[in-house]
Amino acid sequence: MRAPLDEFLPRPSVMGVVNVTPDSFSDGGTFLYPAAAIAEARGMVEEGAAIIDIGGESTRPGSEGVPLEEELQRVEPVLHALLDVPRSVDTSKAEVARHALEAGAVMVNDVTALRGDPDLAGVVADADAYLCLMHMLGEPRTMQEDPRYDDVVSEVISFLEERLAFATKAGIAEDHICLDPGIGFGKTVEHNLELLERLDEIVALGRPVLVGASRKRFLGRILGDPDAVTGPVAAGIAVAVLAYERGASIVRAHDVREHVAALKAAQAVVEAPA
Ligand code: HH2
Repeated sequence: MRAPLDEFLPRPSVMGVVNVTPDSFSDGGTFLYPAAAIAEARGMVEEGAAIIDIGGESTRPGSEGVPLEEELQRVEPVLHALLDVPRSVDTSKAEVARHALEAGAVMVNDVTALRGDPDLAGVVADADAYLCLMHMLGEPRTMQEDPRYDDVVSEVISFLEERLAFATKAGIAEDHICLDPGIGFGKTVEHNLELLERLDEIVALGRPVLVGASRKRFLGRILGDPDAVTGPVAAGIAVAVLAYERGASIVRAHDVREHVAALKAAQAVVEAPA
């Protein structure tokens, strides 16, 4: 039996992002070659990342999916070269997850929250793996075309509750699961800000919450560029610290050193005797 997720990744933990993709918005193409991705991952561990999230399919707004074989070819060399590193695989495909878990990955990060592949829940359950369930409205290709909610926070909460029930019914231990509001996945700038401002309502569901705001376009747009496709590191750190203060446990970030330092300082303040 694996330890509960909140013991394996105590609050706050930083999840380092390694995209082995040619088209990611944040680091597109940089780590397409396995050697670069592997070196990047090792550097992130040295900088204090608790886990490395390895992805072979971009989910940036407007992106198309990649075929199974290609996704496997991208992530497998990286997964196999990091056997001593705690690894998560960012995939919606059961086959990719199965290979990753066989290679010793401990977590599946599924941006479709088990809606993308009917076999994924069984693969996660059989491996007794950790799982991240993320909210997304629509699919990456179209998700930023006029997303609408009556109340974004309550709709995200209902969705996450429903997916959590689905996952546990499929045999995945509840204490292995974390929840993620899916910053930027079918959301306007205002939706992202409201989700962050009211993050405590998602934390109240009782599961660790993961937040991924790092380098996302809403940060650049807040700063005044209406066409930004990425955002500055400092703005992402501000969001990460505020998310932590509102109860987030895991921060998914590209700039690990800066996020670890900021969260350590934030934790010292939060835990200082009053
Ligand atoms: N964001 C991205 C990808 N995966 N997973 C979770 N759980 N939460 C997130 O916020 C999240 C995620 C998008 O960021 P990135 O991986 O940098 O880009 P791309 O999908 O273009 O590779």
